[in-house]
Amino acid sequence: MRTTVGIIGAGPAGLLLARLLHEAGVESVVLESRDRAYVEQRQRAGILEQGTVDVLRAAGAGERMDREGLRHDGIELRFDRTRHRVDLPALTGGSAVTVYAQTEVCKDLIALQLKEGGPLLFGAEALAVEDADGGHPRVRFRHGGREDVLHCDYVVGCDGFWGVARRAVPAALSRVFERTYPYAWLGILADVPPSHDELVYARHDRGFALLSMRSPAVSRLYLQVPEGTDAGAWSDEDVWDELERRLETGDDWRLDRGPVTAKSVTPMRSFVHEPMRYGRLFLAGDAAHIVPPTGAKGLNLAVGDVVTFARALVHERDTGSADLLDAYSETCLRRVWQAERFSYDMTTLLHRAPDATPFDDRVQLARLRRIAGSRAAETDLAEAYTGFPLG
Ligand code: RFL
Ligand code: PHB
Repeated sequence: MRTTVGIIGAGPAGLLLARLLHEAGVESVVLESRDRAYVEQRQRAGILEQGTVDVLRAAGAGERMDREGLRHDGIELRFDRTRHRVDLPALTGGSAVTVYAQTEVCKDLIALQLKEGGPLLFGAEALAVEDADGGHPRVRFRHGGREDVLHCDYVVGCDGFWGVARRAVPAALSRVFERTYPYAWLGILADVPPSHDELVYARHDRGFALLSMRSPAVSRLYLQVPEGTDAGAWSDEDVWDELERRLETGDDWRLDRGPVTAKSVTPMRSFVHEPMRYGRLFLAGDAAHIVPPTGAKGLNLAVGDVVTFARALVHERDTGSADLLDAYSETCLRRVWQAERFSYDMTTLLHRAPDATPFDDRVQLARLRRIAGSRAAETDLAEAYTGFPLG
C-alpha cells in the first residue's frame, strides 16, 4: 500500500487529521489497532474549546455538535462551602466552551471518513515506523492476521501515549519532561440530570470533586482518589456519599443521585516529548504530550496539533516552502506548554496532596480567593480555560 500521509491511530487527532487532509485534497490512510465499537465507546473528555468547535464546524463535522452540544458560559469554583461563578464570555471578550463528548466527536468523524474519506482500517496495528528520516518513511502493520507495509511521504503518529510512533525517534534526540501526581480520578457516568447547569470544580479538605455532564439527562462526576485505587473497591453508594460531602455548599443546593452506568479510574500525569518531529515523522496529540484532565485540555491540544500539521502540509504543496513543516514542533510546543502550565495550576489548585500541610491548605484557599476576588486573576483562568489561539 502507498499513500501521501500515513496516520497511526483513530482517536480524535488521527480522525480529524484525515478529515482536514481530505478537505484539502490530500490522500491519507488511517491505521487503528482497535475495533470501531471500542473507539466509539471509550469514555474520555467532555469539553471543547471555542477553537475546537470552530475547527470541527469548518471541517463539515459540526452538524450534530451544533444540535446536541451544550454551550456553557461559565464554570463554578466551590471551596469552603461557598460558590464562585467564572463568567467566561464576560472575561474573554465572548469565548465559551461546549459540552460534547469525545465519544460523539469520534462517532461523527468516523461516519464522515467512511462515507467520504480515504481508507480507515480498524484492527490494523502499527508495529513500527521505519526510515522516518529518509525520503519515504514506512509503517509496518498487522491487519487480519497478515503483516503489511504502508509506504508514505509523511507519517503522523496519532497513536496516543502507549503508541509506537514515538519510539521511532532516536533516544539521543528525545527529551522527555514528566510529572506524576500522587492521586487519580474515579469517574462515574450516571443516568440522572446534572444537579447544576454548569460544571462545578470543588476543592475540599477530603479531596477534589468535579460535577460535569454528557447531556441534559446524563451526569459525569469525578472524585480525587489515591493513586492506584481499584474502581471496584468503591460501591455506587460510597461514590455518591463522597461526592455529596465534597460538593456540599452553605445554601440549599442538593446533589441528585441516579443509576451509575460506568465507573473507572484515570491516572494523572503531565508528559511532554520534545521534539514533536523527526524527519518525516510528526507526533500529534497524546502521542507527544499528556496533561492531567483538570484543565480539560487533552483533546483540545490534539486538535491544535493536527490543524497545525495540515496547514503546514498544504502550505508546502501550494508554495513549495517547507517553512511551516520545519516549524511544526516549535509551533505546537508553545501552545502545549501553556496547556501544561494551566493543567498543572488547576490540578494543584484543587487537589489535596496526601502530604499537604496546613500551610499548603491555606495557600490553596488564598489562591482560590484571589481568583474569586481579582478580575485579573479570574481573567487569566478564563482565557486559559476557553483556550489559547491556534497557530
Ligand atoms: P487517543 O484518543 O488515545 O487515540 C489514540 C488512538 O491510537 C490507537 N493506537 C494504535 N493504532 C494503531 N497502531 C498502534 N500501534 C496503536 N496504538 C494506539 C488507539 O487505539 C487510539 O484509538 O489519542 P489522541 O487522538 O491524541 O486524543 C487525545 C485524547 O484522547 C486525550 O487527550 C483526552 O481524552 C485526555 N483525557 C481526557 N481529557 C479531557 O480533557 N478530559 C477528560 O476527562 C479526559 N479523560 C483522558 C481521559 C485520557 C485517558 N487516557 C489517555 C488513558 C481518560 C483517559 C483514560
Ligand atoms: C468531563 O466531562 O469528562 C470533564 C470535564 C471537565 C474536565 C475534565 C473532564 O476538566
